[in-house]
Amino acid sequence: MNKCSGCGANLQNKDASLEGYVTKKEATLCERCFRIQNYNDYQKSNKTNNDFFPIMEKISHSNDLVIVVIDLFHTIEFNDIMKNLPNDTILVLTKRDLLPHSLYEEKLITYFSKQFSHVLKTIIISSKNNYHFDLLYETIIKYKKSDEVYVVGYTNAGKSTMINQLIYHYTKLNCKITTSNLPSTTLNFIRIPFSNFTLIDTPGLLTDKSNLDYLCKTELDKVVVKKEIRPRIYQVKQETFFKLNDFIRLNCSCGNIIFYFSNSLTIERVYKMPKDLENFQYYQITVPQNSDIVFPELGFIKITKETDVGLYVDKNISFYVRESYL
Ligand SMILES: Nc1nc2c(ncn2[C@@H]2O[C@H](COP(=O)(O)OP(=O)(O)O)[C@@H](O)[C@H]2O)c(=O)[nH]1
Ligand SMILES: [Mg+2]
Repeated sequence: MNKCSGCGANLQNKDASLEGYVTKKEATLCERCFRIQNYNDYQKSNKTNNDFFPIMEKISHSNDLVIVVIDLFHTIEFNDIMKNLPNDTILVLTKRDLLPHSLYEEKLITYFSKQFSHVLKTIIISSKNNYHFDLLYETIIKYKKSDEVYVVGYTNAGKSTMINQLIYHYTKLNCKITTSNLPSTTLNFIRIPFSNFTLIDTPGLLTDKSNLDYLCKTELDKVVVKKEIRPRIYQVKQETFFKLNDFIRLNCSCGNIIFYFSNSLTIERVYKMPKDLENFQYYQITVPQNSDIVFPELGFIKITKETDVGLYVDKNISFYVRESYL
């Protein structure tokens, strides 16, 4: 049976409510991909991680090279299966264009490399700016173990966009995998033949719950990072409250506080306790020096010196603290 060239689903013309639906038998792109690619009109898929784990199982039993793609800005805690893959791995850190131009890349490479096993090489790329693609392509050829190279990662990490860039620059193929900023766009394995190997795109791992699920469309537009972040730095010498839109309040009394969030998100600094705290969950935390308080998919707050922080967070928003990688 033919597969959709955009998402990998088996094509069928029987049931419009199921994946892979086409109206004409000879079509190579399913209706859903056609709508995403042409009208940015996304239909939710019913994929769950029950579909993801057998895929990882199959890959881990092969001897093939794996490319693990991580969104440098997505900033989630990494899944154990992905961290402990037995396969030789190239770690690709993507969306470089979203982080400040001036940052020290070696530090990022060291930070991420040590979290995954069997990493042969870590490469920072930007699919948007075509950054480091020659290096990536040469590295795949150098380390491939067989004809098959798998691309894995979280959904929305940028796997399909990276593969489209590789197709564009290193093949004569005239096809494009469907990409979108919403989860589960790629539904099945998609095999792309290059001259020396076959690259296999896979559906991504879904996060249990996303901080973006709770935001309305206007808030989403402000929060989603679309271009290079301008870090916002504050020196704090007395009790201060920071108000980030409607979902985070931060209270601290000293130190340097650096916010890495979308430039369109408003950050307000006040010296009196805000009056709107009753709907927030309160956490008192001691943040070690050089740490980030991470709000997955929204952004992070870097704290340079150990300090006590009061956090008031919308009850739907999750966060964690990590060693800073910047
Ligand atoms: N700024 C930026 N956005 C990217 C980059 N790569 C992917 N994206 C965006 O990230 C979203 C998810 O990409 P996609 O390739 O569908 O992710 P996948 O689920 O891992 O296949 C899309 O909106 C892409 O346009 C990049 O290098 N820079
Ligand atoms: Mg994809």
